[in-house]
Amino acid sequence: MGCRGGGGGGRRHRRHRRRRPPPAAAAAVQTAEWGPRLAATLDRARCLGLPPLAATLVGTATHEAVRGTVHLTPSWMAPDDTVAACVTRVAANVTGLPPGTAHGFHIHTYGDATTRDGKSAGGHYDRDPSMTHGLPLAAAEAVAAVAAGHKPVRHEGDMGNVRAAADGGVFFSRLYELVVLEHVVGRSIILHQAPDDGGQPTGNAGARVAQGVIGYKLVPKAKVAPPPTAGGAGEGAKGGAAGGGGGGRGAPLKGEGHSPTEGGAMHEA
Ligand SMILES: [Cu+2]
Repeated sequence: MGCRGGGGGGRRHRRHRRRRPPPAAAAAVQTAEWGPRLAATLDRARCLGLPPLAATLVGTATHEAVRGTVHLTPSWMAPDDTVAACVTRVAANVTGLPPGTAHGFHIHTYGDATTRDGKSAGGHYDRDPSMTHGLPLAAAEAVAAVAAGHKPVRHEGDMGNVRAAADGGVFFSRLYELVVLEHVVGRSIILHQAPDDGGQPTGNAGARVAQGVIGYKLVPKAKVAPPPTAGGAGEGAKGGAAGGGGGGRGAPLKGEGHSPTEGGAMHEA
């Protein structure tokens, strides 16, 4: 009652409301519930906010017809509610290879394309120089490795093989759990003449047929996607929410927990 009336009374009223302490027990419960969820949301945002990278591949002296581009983009992998990880999608588009052939495909240590044979790029990239060579894991194994939090035994730059189609072109896309964008920028993509068979020390992939330095790429202005609407069945940008009783507000919040899923699996080439 003392708060009614003129402007001074109104200010006093607002002060009263601000000072009221939150119930301690309720705050503790809220923190326990929202802590892990908030951490996961921040991790996802940090992952998807990483700057994407790209490399332009140029044929080496013996394979001048080879040309290509490779894009490396962050991807949030959340196959289920118990595990999630920031991985990298590597997508390559290459032309000028012999039809139907497989080629070792790696990240090499140095972003140096000054020699025509590709050798100035050095060896396979890994933060641990004593790491042995290997081929990427199959999808299920890669997910299990991420879930278990252990690092598979292979170079971080060991990306396996790409295969040229009948026209000599490669259209390739795959997720890699060991490729970390911040670690590979400024290094090189190398395409080899022969397939990588996983043997030591570097997979017996032979000469280098194309090389390209990995750098930051120009990113077009972000398109802000509308929040997912679980009940919307994909139709009507505006109208969907008006339908069905009760679910309208809750649906986007529920969807938030699932939208990070990047298909779940590590796709094979
Ligand atoms: Cu290599």
